[in-house]
Amino acid sequence: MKLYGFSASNYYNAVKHLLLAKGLEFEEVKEYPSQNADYVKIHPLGKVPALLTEQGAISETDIIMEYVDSLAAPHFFPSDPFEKAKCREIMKVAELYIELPARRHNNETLIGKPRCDVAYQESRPLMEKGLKALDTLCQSAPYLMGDTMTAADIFVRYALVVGNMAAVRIYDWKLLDDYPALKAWNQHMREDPISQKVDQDAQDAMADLKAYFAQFKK
Ligand SMILES: N[C@@H](CCC(=O)N[C@@H](CS)C(=O)NCC(=O)O)C(=O)O
Repeated sequence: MKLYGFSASNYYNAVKHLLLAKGLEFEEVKEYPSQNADYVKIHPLGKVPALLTEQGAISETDIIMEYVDSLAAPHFFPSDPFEKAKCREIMKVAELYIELPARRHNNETLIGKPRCDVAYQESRPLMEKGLKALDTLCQSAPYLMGDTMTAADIFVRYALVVGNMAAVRIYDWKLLDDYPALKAWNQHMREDPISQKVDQDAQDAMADLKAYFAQFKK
């Protein structure tokens, strides 16, 4: 399998973390989002990540994660239908109500473009709601769904990287300070050896990412 994307992308890193946790073989192919004709054949929107399998390509992180998880044990989506739905619910809440509103600030935080005032007004209240919902839904003891690590831990960890970046840089707000259980969970996840490898790869990729973003500053 080939995983297309770049190492500083939270979506890419969620899939990469899962592939590593499952011990599956895969090749990383560096790709920035684009409408290049060849890449759009792999990801119809030109976003990252995309997973190329022997049968064809798959896009959308949660869908890729479910596919990857179905390939072999150990499994990170619960087998019980209700528990699986709860796992997906946690992932969706983190994406829709924390990651996506935070992402509206990426032009400012990553490219250095002027602040979007509408995003400034709208994002934080939504992120606060999302965090409260996440805290309500999660046990964080020690993992979001209890004793064992699930796909929710992996996905949410990287979604919160984007959330925290916007919180700190735009609002001077430490995202998890009011949520000690989530804060302890986040620290626990950070210490995971796979998280450490993915984080190190992300750090190593920053210079290249900055050079890529420089073209959008003009
Ligand atoms: N819904 C997509 C979102 C992926 C996404 O937004 N990736 C970012 C990089 S972290 C991207 O490709 N952005 C470029 C764009 O939106 O055109 C998924 O779950 O994979």
